[in-house]
Amino acid sequence: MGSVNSRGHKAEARVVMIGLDLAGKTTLLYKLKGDQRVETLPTVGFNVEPLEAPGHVPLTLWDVGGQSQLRASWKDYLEGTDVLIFVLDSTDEARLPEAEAELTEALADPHLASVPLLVLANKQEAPHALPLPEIRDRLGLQRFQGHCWELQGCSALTGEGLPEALESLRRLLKSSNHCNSR
Ligand code: G3D
Repeated sequence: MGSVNSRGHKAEARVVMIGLDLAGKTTLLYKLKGDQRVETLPTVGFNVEPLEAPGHVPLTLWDVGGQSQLRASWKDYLEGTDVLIFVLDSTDEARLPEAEAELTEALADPHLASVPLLVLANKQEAPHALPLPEIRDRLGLQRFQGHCWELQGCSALTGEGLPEALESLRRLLKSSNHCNSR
């Protein structure tokens, strides 16, 4: 998917964002768009947003929704994904196993073989947010040997960690074969 420019580089990148419902995906998209209104496509129930920053590869963010009835359709949108973002509610310890199962299932999809992964541990400003090392271990991120991955804490509410998340995203877009997973 996407296109290639005259220097042989991709001229745009396809970033697919998944995560359980209420993880904060819509809020995150809104914040990343600079507090612009995000339109939801009512027919399909997800958001598709272009995201441009001067001097950077334009990104198209596909927020494919997390309500259980929509999750089955994730796979229809995975083909051609350049980076997968998995948004996690860091305060929802009860649903961590469910989130871990969804992430594992998504990464098992052949369309995502070796696609870099950015895990956004959202709601980190909340007092009971789980710390990143615990999230890393409980999601079992070290299992995903075939993927470059990064784990970034953020708050879609305050905007904290979002510049770093965009930097992670750009690093992962550049990392095809070489990565330093952490
Ligand atoms: P979704 O698109 O993944 O389903 P939403 O999730 O973006 O709709 O967010 C779900 C709820 O989490 C919303 O609360 C939203 O305000 C809240 N939320 C999103 N990001 C953050 C964050 O970083 N910190 C905190 N504390 N809350 C966040 P409501 O009450 O509006 O349903």
